[in-house]
Amino acid sequence: MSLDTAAVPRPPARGSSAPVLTGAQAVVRSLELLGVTDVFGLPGGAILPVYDPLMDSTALRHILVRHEQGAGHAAEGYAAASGKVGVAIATSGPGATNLVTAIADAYMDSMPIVAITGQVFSTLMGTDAFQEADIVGITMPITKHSFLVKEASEIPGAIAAAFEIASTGRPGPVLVDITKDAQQAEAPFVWPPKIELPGYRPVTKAHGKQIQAAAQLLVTARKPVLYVGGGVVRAGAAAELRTLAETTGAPVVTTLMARGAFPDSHPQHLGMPGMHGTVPAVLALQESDLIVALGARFDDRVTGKAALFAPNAQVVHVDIDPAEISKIRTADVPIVGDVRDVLVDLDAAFRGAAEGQKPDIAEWWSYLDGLRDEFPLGYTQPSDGLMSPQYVISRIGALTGPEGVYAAGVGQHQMWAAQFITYERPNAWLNSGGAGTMGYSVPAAMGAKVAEPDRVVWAIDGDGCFQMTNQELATCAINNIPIKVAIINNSSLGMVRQWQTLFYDGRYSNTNLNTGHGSIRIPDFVKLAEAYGCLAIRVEKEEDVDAAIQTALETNDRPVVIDFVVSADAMVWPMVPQGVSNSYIQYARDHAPSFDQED
Ligand SMILES: Cc1cc2nc3c(=O)[nH]c(=O)nc-3n(C[C@H](O)[C@H](O)[C@H](O)COP(=O)(O)OP(=O)(O)OC[C@H]3O[C@@H](n4cnc5c(N)ncnc54)[C@H](O)[C@@H]3O)c2cc1C
Ligand SMILES: Cc1ncc(C[n+]2csc(CCOP(=O)(O)OP(=O)(O)O)c2C)c(N)n1
Repeated sequence: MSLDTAAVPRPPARGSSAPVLTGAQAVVRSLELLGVTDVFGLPGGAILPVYDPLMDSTALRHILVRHEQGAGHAAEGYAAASGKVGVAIATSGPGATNLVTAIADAYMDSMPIVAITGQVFSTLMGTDAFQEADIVGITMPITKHSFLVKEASEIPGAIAAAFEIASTGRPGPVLVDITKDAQQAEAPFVWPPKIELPGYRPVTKAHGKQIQAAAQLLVTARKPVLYVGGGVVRAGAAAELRTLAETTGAPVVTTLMARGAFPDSHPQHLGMPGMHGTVPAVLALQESDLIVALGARFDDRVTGKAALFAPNAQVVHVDIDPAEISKIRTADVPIVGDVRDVLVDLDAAFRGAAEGQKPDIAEWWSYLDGLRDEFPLGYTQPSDGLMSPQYVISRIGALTGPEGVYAAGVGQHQMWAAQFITYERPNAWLNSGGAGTMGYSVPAAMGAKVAEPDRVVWAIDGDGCFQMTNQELATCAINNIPIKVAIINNSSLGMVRQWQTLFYDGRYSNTNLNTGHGSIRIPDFVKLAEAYGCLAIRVEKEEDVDAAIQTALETNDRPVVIDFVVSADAMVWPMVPQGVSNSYIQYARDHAPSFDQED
């Protein structure tokens, strides 16, 4: 999206009664006025002016990270767990570029974060000045919008606008890059009374005719499915979703980004669709005659080969971002709007159209229930005598319960955490879905714990992912952020290894990490965690799993790290191999459900 920066509200000229602040003070004051209480960052030359007044703020808690990527993911975790805007601060050049991965991650997963970066003096811009990087240019394709601010007077307006853009419409990351001279200069501080952004008008209220058309389809469909995506979580629409689901009686599937948007325990819930979805969820979408997509974006991990996806289905697609509608799959009924409002309107329209009748979908349910019975989620015990990772993860979920927050890394452990923990509420499941960013888990859990200090927050991480961002354990230990980390240590880059098992004849090129099995154990995660001031436990036998989790749950004076040494041979099932029809879902090794396969 492009916005005219000139549209940012400007303060009146000097001579007004507004207090005169430096640009740096204006940054801090703006954040305070926006109600921000926590920011994650790391200083350097180009942002130093901001760090000075930050020290005096009693409203803002600055958490000093060890790497700016950690600040970015912490801001994401903060946003995902609380629904508020997360804030990350970095200096120019490498500080700003270290934020890029997290910004890209937030963009892919529609996370509302604001990144504030220092820029070199405006007079030096374009001269390859020390620590100069064109961060606005670099992040242009991965932000909702990027501001370059060169005047102190523009700072309050830019920051207010950044928060507005990040948190409204389709949420996403916004960057505010501020030159050092703008931070140092003085200007009257004028807070914009209203944010007016020409060209930025998210449509929240959907068209009534489209709602009626969708309701009619829901009344007549015999094989409907509610395909629920991360937009329902972002919209805070879990209650409205439940109402529509129960009114219509339709089956519900929740994408990886929507786990918890609909309770796992609800009888209408079929689980997660997609590459590693449940058989009933995958086949419900594939064989449906009506898909009602609610804040979901037909990702290729869900559709499989898009041309062969759900060949007999009509599609109602609800999304706040018009660019998503008919991007992958043509919508028969496109609905642009906030899914929360749409759900309310659709429920009312459906009640009117159905005239007190429930749609006749008994045959559909009987088929789906049969799939549920025949293909429950499960796993086989590894034959090498090592622990099963699925067992470990299911015990973490069972002993912690649905009020906990679970932030996963990326890989096999992420899929098992999505499959084997029961999610009953939105904002309990945090992960990197769109970008699949290894290293997300520990800093995201840190951000979540800062946002929700009274909740138990787990980072469920792989031994590969953990080695990318574990330095934030120091941040947690020093700042009294007692997260719990479960390293699902299969001593390998497990998800890549799984693909090598299946598609490269078991030729394990560069996937052995040597972190857990055999004589080499580098690093020793227990020693590493202890060095970071954490309580550290190693578990190698299933009979010790519960006690270690209980110890973690009872320890709140420091972070806890548990090194669960698990089998490397465990596989994520079911699986739809990449690029084929969802009809080719494999339930387990050499076990595909029997149904008519198209090519
Ligand atoms: C190793 C790995 C394996 C994966 N396997 C799977 C898998 O098996 N199954 C699976 O589902 N995913 C899987 N994924 C995740 C996948 O890559 C996508 O990230 C995910 O499917 C996208 O989820 P979504 O469709 O819910 O969209 P999201 O990315 O959550 O997007 C949300 C949508 O909602 C819209 N929206 C936001 N706010 C609102 C609002 N207020 N009102 C209306 N609309 C709104 C947005 O515009 C956007 O289109 C995997 C990822 C990894 C890393
Ligand atoms: C930054 C980054 N680099 C590489 C990848 C590709 N990749 C996806 S999963 C994975 C393995 C993750 O290993 P680990 O953290 O040990 O988790 P496991 O799969 O073993 O559970 C890799 C390398 C990625 N997603 N992100």
